[in-house]
Amino acid sequence: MSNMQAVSGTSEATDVEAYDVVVVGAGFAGMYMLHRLRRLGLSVRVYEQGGGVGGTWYWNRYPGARCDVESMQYSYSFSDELQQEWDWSERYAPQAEILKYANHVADRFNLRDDIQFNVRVEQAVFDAGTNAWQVAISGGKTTIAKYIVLATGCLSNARVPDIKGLSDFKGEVYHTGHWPHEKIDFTGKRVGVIGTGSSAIQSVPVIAAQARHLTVFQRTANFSIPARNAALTSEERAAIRTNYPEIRRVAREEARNGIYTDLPDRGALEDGDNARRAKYEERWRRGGLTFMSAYNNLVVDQAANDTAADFVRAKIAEIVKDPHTAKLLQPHNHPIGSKRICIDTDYFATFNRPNVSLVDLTSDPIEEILPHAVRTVAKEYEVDALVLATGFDAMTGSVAKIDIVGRHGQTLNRKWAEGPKTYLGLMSAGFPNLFIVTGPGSPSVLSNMIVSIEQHVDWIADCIAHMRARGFEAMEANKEAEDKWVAHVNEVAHTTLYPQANSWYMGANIPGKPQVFMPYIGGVGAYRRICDEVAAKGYEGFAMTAAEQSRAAAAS
Ligand code: N01
Repeated sequence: MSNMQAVSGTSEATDVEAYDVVVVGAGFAGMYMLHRLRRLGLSVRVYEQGGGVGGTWYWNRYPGARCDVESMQYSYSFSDELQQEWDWSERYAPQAEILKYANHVADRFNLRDDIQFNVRVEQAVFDAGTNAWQVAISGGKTTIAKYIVLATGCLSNARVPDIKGLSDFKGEVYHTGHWPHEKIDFTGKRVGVIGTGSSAIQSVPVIAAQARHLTVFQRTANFSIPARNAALTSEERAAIRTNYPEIRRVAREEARNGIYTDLPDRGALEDGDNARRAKYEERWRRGGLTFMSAYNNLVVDQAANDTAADFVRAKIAEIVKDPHTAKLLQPHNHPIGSKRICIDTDYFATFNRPNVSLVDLTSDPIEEILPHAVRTVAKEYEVDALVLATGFDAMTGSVAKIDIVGRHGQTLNRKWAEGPKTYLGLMSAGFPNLFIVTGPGSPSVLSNMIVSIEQHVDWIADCIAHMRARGFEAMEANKEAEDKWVAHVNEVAHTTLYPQANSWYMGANIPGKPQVFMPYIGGVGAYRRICDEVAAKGYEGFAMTAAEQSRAAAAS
């Protein structure tokens, strides 16, 4: 298919670009999707809202931003040369280095030619007559594409809280998920951080080291495990590189969360108190997300979960000197791991600094923001700068910002009004030829994102190749298959402790958003096997139609 075609029918012929595939987003998903589709010989246009590649790592430039999965694992595996040659400097690379890696990949695989930056996709309308999508982008242009792939990221729609007076604040205001490109220096300033999720937990120690005073406004205390970040030695890098085939295999096929670690062989209550404490101590010393892999029942059995939660609460009490502050920092209202567990460098110890204070919003909520202060019910806290570490409209937020119109004029937003509905997280019935990478209904945010991204992108590329080889023009999830999958996702979630937390996994952080557990918790290995089986059975649960069939259906 050529990239430019003249569309007539209006008084003036309009030049409309046409591609086989439009990909929305040039983060890790969009970049790899482009790479795979190009290898199939397809014409592809990637639209990216930001001024560069990297997605989440392009936007999240807040102080202390790092990956919470070890970089040797949070990296592409599709090119052995790439994984053998790229040198990660630290166990958890800082944001700037991950962004450098994303840029390296874009250059190495010559991706930029097909990416258009600073462009927003505003609308996508399916035309049943041509089995193609009309994609309206910012600037008033329309592109036509046979397929559209939403690689829009799960945590890219920053949530600014609706707090009275926020727009009248006269100091600086930053959102962690939309941090300025220039260096922000808080030296000598009084800073307020609102929120205590991963972004705050990473940024608080760094801001505290600069600011004259830092006030942390906490609504929900969070569990956090030390990252134990350190420089990687060349021996450590070499050892991982040599073992990459096995590390990547285990991450893809065996580890539920796509992270290679020694997998647990028993439940927490099968060990006695001493053995269990020793196990937690060992995981705490090792640091990182794999703390939750100490036992195999921590997210399904409340009593087992309590043992891990008690251990972390005791650690907080040990680290934080002021007993009252320690108590406030100990989470009590959700099982450990039911909100994304945080990893940190000196977060709890930061509250021992004389220039840091904690405000408990559960007992003393914010009433309003004044021009130079945050006013709670009990007190006014003067601040020069406010950092909103208040999270994202996760998983569906960036998809919902695009007006997606499928068959019979149905919009995706209307269809998802009561919660996202997908088959395998990959497609939604009524929206043919529209794929979603790491969308709701897939393991996505519960996993090492790059493992899930590669699996989805490979599946989508293989699927498009299959369709083209057999002359199919349109593919669509069946409603029955989708309903069954949605029920399955829900059922599996409710066998765990996850739905007990008011988390962004549930949409609970966005007022009015339906509370549905969005990601698929069955594990990346099981999920991959299901997707592969569906493909092996001729894409069971999806309908594929040839050109003539779909035109006849559209006409009827
Ligand atoms: O956002 P969050 P995040 N008044 O939603 C609070 C990934 N990530 O940006 O819990 C007061 O977790 C809110 O309080 P509550 C990672 O997957 C990864 O920190 O709703 N407070 C909460 O404390 C992570 O899970 C890395 O009661 C308000 C906080 O703001 C995800 O991104 C690094 C409020 C938001 O926490 C999101 O993390 C960073 C209000 N009106 C993030 N509104 C890596 O390391 C919200 N809050 C890869």
